[in-house]
Amino acid sequence: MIMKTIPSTPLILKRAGLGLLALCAAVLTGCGGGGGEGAGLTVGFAQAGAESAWRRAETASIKDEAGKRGVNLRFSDAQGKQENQIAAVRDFIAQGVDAIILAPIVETGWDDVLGEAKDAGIPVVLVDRGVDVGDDSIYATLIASDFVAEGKMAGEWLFKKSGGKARIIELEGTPGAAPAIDRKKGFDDVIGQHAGMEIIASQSGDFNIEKGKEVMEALLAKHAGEVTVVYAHNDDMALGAIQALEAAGKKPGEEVIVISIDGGKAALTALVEGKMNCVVECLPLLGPNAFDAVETIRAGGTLPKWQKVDDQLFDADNTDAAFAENRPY
Ligand code: GZL
Repeated sequence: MIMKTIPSTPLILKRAGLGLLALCAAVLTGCGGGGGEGAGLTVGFAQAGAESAWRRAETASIKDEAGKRGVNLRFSDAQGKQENQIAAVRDFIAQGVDAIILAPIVETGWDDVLGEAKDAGIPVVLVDRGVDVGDDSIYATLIASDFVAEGKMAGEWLFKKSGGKARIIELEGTPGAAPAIDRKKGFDDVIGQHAGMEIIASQSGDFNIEKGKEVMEALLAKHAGEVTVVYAHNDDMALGAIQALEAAGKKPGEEVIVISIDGGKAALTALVEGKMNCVVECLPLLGPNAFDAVETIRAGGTLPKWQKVDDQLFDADNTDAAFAENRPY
């Protein structure tokens, strides 16, 4: 798969920051807002749901960017159900939108509806999660992190931190979702290389805080005496697990190492408070890149099949209260 790497946090956040500043200036001076290369375009955005802070930040980034570029955005929230998302894409096709942005809830089941978009001459830009389809010409590009690499970064950090001895509870994301599949693969492959590290339980918390707490409470009932690490596929489930650990009288971040992926303000604050130990970043601010892709395609340009968003890792060595406070999501 041809790949292009999208700059990591500083540039994207800087762009978002500058963009937000421009937006404020436009509102204050009563000008701008309707300009930009996307002016006059109608774009359908089929969002997966609102299950996490990360997801809500992604939605805000795409809506903000549409406003800045004068794009007429049609938004659909599938509430975590693929059938709703497929219906939304079909509606956008029927409306004859100029392009579709899709954050696919799960990897499979997209061949028919994306084939219909291609037949209708409507380009599809995938954001944040990939699809498993027979013919990858039915989407223009995927803008997403490398979830296998994220899981690997978490596993390698844990190996160094633990000296190769760990009893791990893994809280998995939504079954069938690309980040859940690949974050598990990346992490489990590292753990499997070390005899002293063992995943004692692995269960889905569906990327949300309440389910993450509920699943952790149930697993603690069985494993409280042996668990030394929680590896959560996203911040929200890690924060739920922290609540469960504290309710069980354990000290998260001290007695039990807590690792998460996303890198939002709440998780980095928990890191600074000593309740979290490692947070792998996964940037949700994909609005600028998504509309750049739409405009490139509309201008007859081509794009790599995967535009990989670079990620970094945060722990006590490189994160302080000011950094956590300034996180834009
Ligand atoms: C990652 C994204 C995941 C986040 C979760 O690109 O799909 O879904 O890690 C979100 O927080 O719910």
